[in-house]
Amino acid sequence: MKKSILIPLLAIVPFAALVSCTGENKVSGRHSQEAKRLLELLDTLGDTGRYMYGHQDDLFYGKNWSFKDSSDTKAVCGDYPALLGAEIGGIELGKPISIDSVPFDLIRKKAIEQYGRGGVVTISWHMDNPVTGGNAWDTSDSSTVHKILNDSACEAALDANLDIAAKFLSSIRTKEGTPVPILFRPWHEMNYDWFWWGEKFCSDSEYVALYRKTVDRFRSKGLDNILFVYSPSQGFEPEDYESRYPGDDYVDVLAFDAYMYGTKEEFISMVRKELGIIRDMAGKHGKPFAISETGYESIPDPNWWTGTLAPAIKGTGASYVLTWRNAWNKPEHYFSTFAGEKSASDFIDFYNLPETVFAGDLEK
Ligand code: BMA
Repeated sequence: MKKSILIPLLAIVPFAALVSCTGENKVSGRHSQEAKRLLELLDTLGDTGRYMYGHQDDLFYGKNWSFKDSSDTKAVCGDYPALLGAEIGGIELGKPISIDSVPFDLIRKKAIEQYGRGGVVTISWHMDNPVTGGNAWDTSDSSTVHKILNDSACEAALDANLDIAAKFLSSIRTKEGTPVPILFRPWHEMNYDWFWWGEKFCSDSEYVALYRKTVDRFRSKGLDNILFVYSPSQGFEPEDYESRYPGDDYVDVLAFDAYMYGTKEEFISMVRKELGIIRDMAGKHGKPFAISETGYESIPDPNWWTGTLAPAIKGTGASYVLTWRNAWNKPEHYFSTFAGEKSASDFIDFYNLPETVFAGDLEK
């Protein structure tokens, strides 16, 4: 833990007492108590100008290691990320490991551990194409979503996938049997054309129907520990962000994915512009908002953390930022620091900023 002020995960504070400074209580009656507390935590963070640092797959593997008890984040700053990202692509095939080779049993174990230390968990899903049998990037059948919505065999194939995931998400429980609250982020980056649910492959209303169907199916299975995150990719105007928005009854957190490809100035201005769009919408809809993925692959700038990422987020009201994964088996495919990496010292400065929140800043 680095700072004197702890952000309470609200276990000892009645959540009803915590209302955001907008005066609106944004809590929905359909969430478990733990999920409501997580929503309130996100609101509190946004309202106080602090944000959780997250890292995809941080507890499963890292730059030079895999599948043991370690963390690239902790190896550098001495604390775990406040937010652990995990990917469940492959679960729909009944396989024991994900598309990134992570055993689902390990994801469950580490997610429970993360919650036990006061941390938060978010899960993404690059689901295989249920119509073609190809992967999430298989766009060969441009009417996949239409078929899911209109052909009963295709719909059944999707439903079977959803049910497998629902069962897994429901199995992430503390030893007392409490389901761990999860920020679940289905059908992300839908405003481009690299996934079968992408912009070119379904109309706005078909996308919304797919998203709502997913939420409804999970709810019908009794899942109340899930907060749903809506997560387009960078490059949108307000009307683009809104055009595929599934609706306030279906989305709990507004977010977007933001990668750096050009200059520092371009990245900062893009992030601040997009966060401004989302903040306006989040204010109107009474939702917290966040950066659901970010990174600068291989981190070419040793001062990226305090020189680029922190100024991009500062003062925006975003509740968290998640850096993408440090693949152990793809040398250039890393988005966060690790021991000995050239931005590690700047990451420690980022960790020490008053606005960044790591696991030790969250009360159990
Ligand atoms: C992508 C890449 C892939 C990975 C996928 C799912 O962005 O990192 O290597 O398989 O996410 O995690």
